[in-house]
Amino acid sequence: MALASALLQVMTDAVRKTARPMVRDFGEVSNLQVSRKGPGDFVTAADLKAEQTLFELLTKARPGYGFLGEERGLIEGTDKSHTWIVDPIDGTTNFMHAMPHFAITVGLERRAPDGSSEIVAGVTYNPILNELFWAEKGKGCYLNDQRIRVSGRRDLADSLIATGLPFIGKTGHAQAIKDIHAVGQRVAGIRRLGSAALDFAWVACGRYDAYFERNLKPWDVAAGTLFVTEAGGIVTSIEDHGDPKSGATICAANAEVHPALRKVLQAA
Ligand code: LIP
Repeated sequence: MALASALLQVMTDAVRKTARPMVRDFGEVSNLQVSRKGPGDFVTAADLKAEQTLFELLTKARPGYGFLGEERGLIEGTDKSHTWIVDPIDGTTNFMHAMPHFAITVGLERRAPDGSSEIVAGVTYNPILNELFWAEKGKGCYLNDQRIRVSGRRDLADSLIATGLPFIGKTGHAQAIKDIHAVGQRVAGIRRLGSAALDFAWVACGRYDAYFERNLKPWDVAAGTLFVTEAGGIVTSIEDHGDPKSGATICAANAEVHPALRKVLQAA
């Protein structure tokens, strides 16, 4: 039985309290699919309401911490060594289309005096499946109350790979086609389910053997980078340099698949 620390209790309480009205809103979005205007404004309101709730709960629990949210940007705290990194609905387009594959995701970044930083705790919650992924640096990764680990597959040819693809208004379409062309010839399957936070979590529990994507944001990746490493996997940028916490490029996998996938992507 996993025993969460006081810090993880704060994070999971905040996420669960945020999720309750979100599940009701999700039900309403399903009804709005038939309206000509669609649920766009309604989803934006749900997104903003969720981030406001997380902001209030997390800053009440840890008053001095900074807050970086997808909707409100960066709010500096008095404690310059800690920042919450939050995406209130990761998989917004899925939520908008009443697809039950989205998550509330919260990471906690700790910054050292030399300016280096690391994610020290993370929570990602899919309220529709009631799957709460959580991890704290050095203490393992969990799905609800079960410890999880990355898959044991060794060969790219046997692997199921997740990715994300750009859409209207995004950049990187040509590179995405090159990536899919190069990876698709070498793996057992590719999936694009629309939530980076859940893609990382599914690598951490072994449902996926690897995940790659380009042009993400820090809030898409904060918790997930910790999940995969705490579950025994590797997370890097696709290039030989760069910080995966930026979200610029991501290559996350178990230790056997990671080098082979990264090599294919670097050549794509
Ligand atoms: C989404 C990511 C997804 C990516 C989308 C989008 P959002 O986050 O989770 O992996 O492919 O472009 O960035 O915008 O739904 O929070």
